Amino acid sequence: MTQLHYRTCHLCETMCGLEIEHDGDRIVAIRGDKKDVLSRGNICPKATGLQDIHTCPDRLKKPLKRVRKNPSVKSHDDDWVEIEFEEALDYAASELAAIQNQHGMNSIGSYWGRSTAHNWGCTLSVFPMQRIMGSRNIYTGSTVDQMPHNFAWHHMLGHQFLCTVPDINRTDYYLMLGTNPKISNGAQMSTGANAWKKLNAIRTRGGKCVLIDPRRNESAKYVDEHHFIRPHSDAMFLMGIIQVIFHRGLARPGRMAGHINGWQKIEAIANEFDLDRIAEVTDIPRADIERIAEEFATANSAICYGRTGVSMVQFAGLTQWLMYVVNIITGNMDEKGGLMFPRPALDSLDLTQSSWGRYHSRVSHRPEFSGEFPMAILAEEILTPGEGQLRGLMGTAGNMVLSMADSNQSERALQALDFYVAVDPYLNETTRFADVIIPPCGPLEKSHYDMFYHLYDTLNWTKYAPPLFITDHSPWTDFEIFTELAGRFAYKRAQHPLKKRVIYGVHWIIRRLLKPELFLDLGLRFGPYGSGLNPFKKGGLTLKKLKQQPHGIFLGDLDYNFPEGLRTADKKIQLAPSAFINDLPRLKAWFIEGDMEREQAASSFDLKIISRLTNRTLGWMHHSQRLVKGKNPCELMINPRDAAARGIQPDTIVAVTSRTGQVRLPVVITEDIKEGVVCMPNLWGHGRKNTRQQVANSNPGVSMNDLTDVTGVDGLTNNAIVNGVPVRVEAVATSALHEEYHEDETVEEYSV
Ligand SMILES: Nc1nc2c(c(=O)[nH]1)N[C@H]1C(S)=C(S)[C@@H](COP(=O)(O)OP(=O)(O)OC[C@H]3O[C@@H](n4cnc5c(=O)[nH]c(N)nc54)[C@H](O)[C@@H]3O)O[C@H]1N2
Ligand SMILES: Nc1nc2c(c(=O)[nH]1)N[C@H]1C(S)=C(S)[C@@H](COP(=O)(O)OP(=O)(O)OC[C@H]3O[C@@H](n4cnc5c(=O)[nH]c(N)nc54)[C@H](O)[C@@H]3O)O[C@H]1N2
Ligand code: SF4
Ligand SMILES: [Mo]
Repeated sequence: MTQLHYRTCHLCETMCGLEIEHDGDRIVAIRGDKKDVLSRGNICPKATGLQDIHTCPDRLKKPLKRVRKNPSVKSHDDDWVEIEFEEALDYAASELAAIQNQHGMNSIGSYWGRSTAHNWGCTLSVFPMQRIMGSRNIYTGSTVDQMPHNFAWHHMLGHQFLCTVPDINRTDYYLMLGTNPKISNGAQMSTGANAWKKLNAIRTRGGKCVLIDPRRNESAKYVDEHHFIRPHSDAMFLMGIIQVIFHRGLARPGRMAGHINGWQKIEAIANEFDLDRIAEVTDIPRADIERIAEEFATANSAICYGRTGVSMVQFAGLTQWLMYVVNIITGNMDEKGGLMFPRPALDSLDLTQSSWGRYHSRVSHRPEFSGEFPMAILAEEILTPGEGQLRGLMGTAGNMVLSMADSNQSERALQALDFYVAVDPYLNETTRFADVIIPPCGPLEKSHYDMFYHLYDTLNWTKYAPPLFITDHSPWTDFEIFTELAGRFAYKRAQHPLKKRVIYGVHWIIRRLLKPELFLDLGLRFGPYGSGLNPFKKGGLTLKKLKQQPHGIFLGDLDYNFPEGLRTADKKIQLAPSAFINDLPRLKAWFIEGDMEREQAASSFDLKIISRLTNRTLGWMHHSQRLVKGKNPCELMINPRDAAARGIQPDTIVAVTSRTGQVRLPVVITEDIKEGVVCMPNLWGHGRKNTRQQVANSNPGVSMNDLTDVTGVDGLTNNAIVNGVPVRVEAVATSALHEEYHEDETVEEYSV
């Protein structure tokens, strides 16, 4: 007899409800949960890959320790031996403590990749672990992703996680920049794998969708208009939109009137830019900019929203700022059908910090943002000798060799570390540099609550899932690993015997009493829908109630939050913070004073490469056979005119060369990519030595980040630039075998 288990898919922020049919510990099927309050049965193919992860023979069940062939240097010929958890934790804690004792607080550090936020054991551990390690060397995948958004929210709204969520369910006009919701299923907006249906719904109810992107991506067929834009130039496009809105007298603050600072400044700034020059540098005709601005400002409700295509580029900070300015000056901030703010059952905002520039990095003096430094400087902090040099690293839930700019630089840095402990279920491109790998249990062997992603809810809801499988031989959860690592590290760091005893005692209590579930229960009780500890007050949310509702609990549509919810000191929206104003000369120098043309003329790299996601896969899910089977999607999209100018035929293998590296891959010649731009998938390239990942190795593809460059960061936010990187493309061979890769239309197939 099979049984059904319900949980939320933890693979991306879309948070779809899953129905898992199983027979004991054998999974029979993974389907969309039709009763899930958010996704109503929609899922994407990636979720079905979870069964492969559950049974994956390469997923580590016990820690691996490196046995060096040569004691003074790490090599890919080194052996790995399995050790027990207790030994691995002691080893990691002792080595990190020893480095810090000898070389000072900042000589150790931590790196947290994307799976941190998808896993509440990790999410709950991040801040305590960082505190206990006491180092300024804190790095997360956010600075190769979304940091410019956080930066804008911090400066304009007062907190880095006061996340603006598009109220896509009610909007009349949806202007999208650099996003591909058909494939990503919506980023920084949790819709439940049906973002493309929501685009259709906008148009069915008489609204309009517009996409601005250097590629006519898979979402283009769900919009009314697509405009090619020159990479990195979105800030200029937005400046044009703002200028037209003011010129035509269409600016109005709506509900936020009286709660905005800096209104006049913005109008004056936008006027400094010539609209014809804006049209020239963006490659979007002036008439289109004027029309879009007018349509946007006169729609009943409208959203200007952008994602990775406008956060991993040059001028990303300015672009995010101007995007929010467009919404604010048209009365669409904290307005129905505009940008809104969810009210999560467990309000995590106060558990996180928000700050900028309290201190600077050692080597290149980059400012901290909310307690972390940008990933772009991690390698230099490891490779540059001197006091405070980073020598010991605790890395978790990220595969930086493939996901951070300049894979080779990341590899050199990881290799140079004195000690590196990875908390990760795989021996992959990054963890192969570890001295010890401590694997957490599989995703279905732990409970799940979306501690972080409810900040992106498009409706208010909540849901908890218990573990599906627990066996005696299940590895530890991430939470257990970090609780042990933190306790043992603090104990070993302490010098005084009394302090050691206190730490021992506290750790003893924490490991027995503090479970994520206890934290959740308290968070729900004291959250906006709870009734505290009052046993007589009925109806408040508790964990017990959540457990009785395996499909989740609907908590209402998005509602107004401002001005009370603003976190700025004066409870006003800051429309023109000085951080952005001070960055404007850089934008002007590039686009107005001719730096762009001068650099292009001097460069031997005449094309710009941008990234794309693949539908059926997601970075670390390349371990799933059912997701990666078939032809590898690593192909280079190139415009027919660019191909012809280089003698590139449809069956050509090309070499793509940048300042940092080269990859070779087949081409797809297509009008779907703007002239001057080429595009390839990211997070592939599993052909590197000494990893233990048969499935990924058998269909390796090539790594886009072999081409990207850590010297390329947005000058304001220091976010890595992995879109619009200068490259050269040459034909190197023809491949008779090459057939084009076609993205499966599996989203529909898997959606109800
Ligand atoms: N299938 C799948 N889904 C995923 C993921 C995955 O790996 N696979 N990852 C998840 C994660 S972590 C994230 S962050 C989201 C990302 O979600 P999205 O941001 O929606 O998806 P991307 O494909 O990264 O979209 C970026 C778009 O920006 C465009 N672009 C590049 N440069 C520029 C530019 O200069 N200007 C403009 N206007 N556009 C530009 C690209 O052509 C691309 O279409 O997806 C999530 N969903
Ligand atoms: N060129 C280019 N580079 C990009 C992007 C791009 O568009 N172009 N996109 C960027 C974006 S948006 C993102 S989000 C990043 C993603 O990049 P990463 O954050 O590196 O994500 P993944 O490559 O998916 O690696 C996830 C890691 O988490 C581990 N893991 C999986 N589950 C668990 C778990 O439960 N616990 C622990 N401890 N570990 C686990 C996996 O084994 C793997 O090592 O890449 C960024 N890099
Ligand atoms: S869109 Fe796919 S990967 Fe993301 S939560 Fe839904 S089913 Fe999981
Ligand atoms: Mo991401």
